[in-house]
Amino acid sequence: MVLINKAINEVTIKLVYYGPGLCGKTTNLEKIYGNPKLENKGKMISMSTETDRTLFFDFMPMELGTIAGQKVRVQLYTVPGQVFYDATRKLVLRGADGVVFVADSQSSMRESNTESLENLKTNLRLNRIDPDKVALVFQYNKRDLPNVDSVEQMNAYLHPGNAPVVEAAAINGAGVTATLRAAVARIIENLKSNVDTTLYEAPAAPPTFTPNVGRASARPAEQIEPQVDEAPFGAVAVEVEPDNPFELAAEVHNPAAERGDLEALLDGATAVVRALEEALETARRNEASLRARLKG
Ligand SMILES: Nc1nc2c(ncn2[C@@H]2O[C@H](COP(=O)(O)OP(=O)(O)OP(=O)(O)O)[C@@H](O)[C@H]2O)c(=O)[nH]1
Ligand SMILES: [Mg+2]
Repeated sequence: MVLINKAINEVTIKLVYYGPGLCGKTTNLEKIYGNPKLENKGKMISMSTETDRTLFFDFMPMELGTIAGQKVRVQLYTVPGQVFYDATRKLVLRGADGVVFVADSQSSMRESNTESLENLKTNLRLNRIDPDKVALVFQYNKRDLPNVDSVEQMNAYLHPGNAPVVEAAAINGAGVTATLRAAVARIIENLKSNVDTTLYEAPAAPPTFTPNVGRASARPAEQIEPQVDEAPFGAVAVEVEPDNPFELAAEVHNPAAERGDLEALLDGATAVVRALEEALETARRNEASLRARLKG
């Protein structure tokens, strides 16, 4: 959900990097963070395990500059790719304006990519975001490896449609900025055309708990009340060169905005903690009922 602060003429957009485990989402953010040409970044905050697997999410705010009189800030997030962190993925997607789907180009990763893309669409719908309208960019990552599918092969099974596709080797930084630029451009196109990304139809029925599945099961997803915004982007009249969002002069250091980033981060962390507590309670209940069945 685009946040618009009319008093200081500023819009804040949320972009989420999504994809299967180890596809390179965190690497994308690290390369952006380490790129001196991309100025005016806040701190990158990562919550990961000892082996660098993302546990909750990575977060990094950036100022993109002043575009047609509007200051544009972006909050970058990654989700944890491991299948059992589904509740966290759903939370991080809340209010997203754009998604970069990072696919791992290795042929052996086809199934994981397909599953993750399906999971993205399910979680967007559960957040009442229309997967066909949200700004979506595909990044085909790990192009440096020898055992990768061709772009045509990947298009054939991922069906990106009209969404931009960017080839990348994030580990070397290749394609990272191009992906970010494409995603920001798509979000700004949506803003300019007043696209309402709200999903109005009811999302698919939430998955039910199946105790004998060999992976940790997320708690059944709750139904989310539709958040209907009368004029979601009505206040914004952005006229930009969507191809060059980074070339415009940036106005730096706005303590109020930094506070907003921290609040967003805290909000996300609190929601994650609450979701994990609920998931733990559900798991305990399931555990107890399975024990009871075994005894009986
Ligand atoms: N060869 C190659 N390795 C990459 C590339 N991008 C990332 N990697 C490596 O892949 C591994 C996983 O990268 P991460 O960025 O942590 O993956 P992730 O998607 O954040 O993983 P989760 O947090 O578990 O979902 C690391 O060892 C990276 O160095 C790439 O373009 N090429
Ligand atoms: Mg990660």
